[in-house]
Amino acid sequence: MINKEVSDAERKQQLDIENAHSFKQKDEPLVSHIYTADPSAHVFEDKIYIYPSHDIETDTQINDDGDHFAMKDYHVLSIDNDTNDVIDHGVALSVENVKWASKQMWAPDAAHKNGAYYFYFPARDLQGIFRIGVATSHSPAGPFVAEDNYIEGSFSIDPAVFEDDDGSYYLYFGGLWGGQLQNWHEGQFSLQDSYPEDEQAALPAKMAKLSDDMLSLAEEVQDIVIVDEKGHPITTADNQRRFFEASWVHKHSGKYYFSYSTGDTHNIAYGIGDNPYGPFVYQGVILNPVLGWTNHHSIVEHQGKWFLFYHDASLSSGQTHLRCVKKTQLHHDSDGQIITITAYE
Ligand code: FUB
Repeated sequence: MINKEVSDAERKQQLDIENAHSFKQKDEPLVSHIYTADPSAHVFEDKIYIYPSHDIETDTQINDDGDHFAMKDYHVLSIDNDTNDVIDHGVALSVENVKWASKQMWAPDAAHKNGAYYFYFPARDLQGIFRIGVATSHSPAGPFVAEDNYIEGSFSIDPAVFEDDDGSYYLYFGGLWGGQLQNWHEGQFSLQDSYPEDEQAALPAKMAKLSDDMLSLAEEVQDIVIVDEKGHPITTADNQRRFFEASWVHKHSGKYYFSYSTGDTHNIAYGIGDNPYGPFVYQGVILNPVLGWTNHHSIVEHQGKWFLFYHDASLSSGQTHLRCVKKTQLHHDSDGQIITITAYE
């Protein structure tokens, strides 16, 4: 794991806390009675539902493995179409009700199929290895009942489910550093970090088609390749553009958009491809860095408008593990390019 005397996350938090007052927010937190992060938004039953992480205070020292993200449960939020009021539906799933999980309920997502709702979530298993689990409910608001074991063949963090027009569902996942993607070599977990050389293709996000019952992977896990305009893979050294965590896929005008966080350079970036597997050609930045170390988002269309859901640390004046989810409108231009968003005036 990354080992530095003062972690990158700690250094950024010090700066953020000093400068928090000068960030003039364009968007208000959707809720302020709890800390929330990593918003995955979907339209279910004609309403926007948001599946966020539930951030909590902790005594754990900030480090670059993200141990200070010590979340224990999930709440589901929804937005009333008429009033725009945000409803907190309460606890949807707790770590104590997940047999295989020990701690750190990180960024989740959800999907709907045939009247059932599926909630996908990462957590450390009993050995401390991040895995991805699934839980089910008959309501988009939960509560969700977790399967006894994590999804076989799953690893790392940040699950995101994309439903294609033909009724296929795909699970995207992966995250560096604390997300342990660099600890998986040829299907095995190792405590040894390993990254491709600087000039080689960067560590990729992962994906696989979901099985018909939505509870398992229907195929071998595949790599998501992001290439530049010449078709060359984005390299390890290119940390302004390479994948770090927070996968999301949406479809616009028949094209597939793979968006993600660049992690230590704090952008939400994206590429466009012709199918759910990629490759995705790098296009640019969707969301510039926000207050806080992490940047994590989702993109959803509702009533003819596109929205970006994201988080920052404004509600806690810059504490990187105490975040709040926000919503803003997103625009594709006439060429399908996403117009870059800045969260502050
Ligand atoms: O919320 C914990 C972790 O922080 C998420 O899994 C990452 O995407 C980052 O937002």
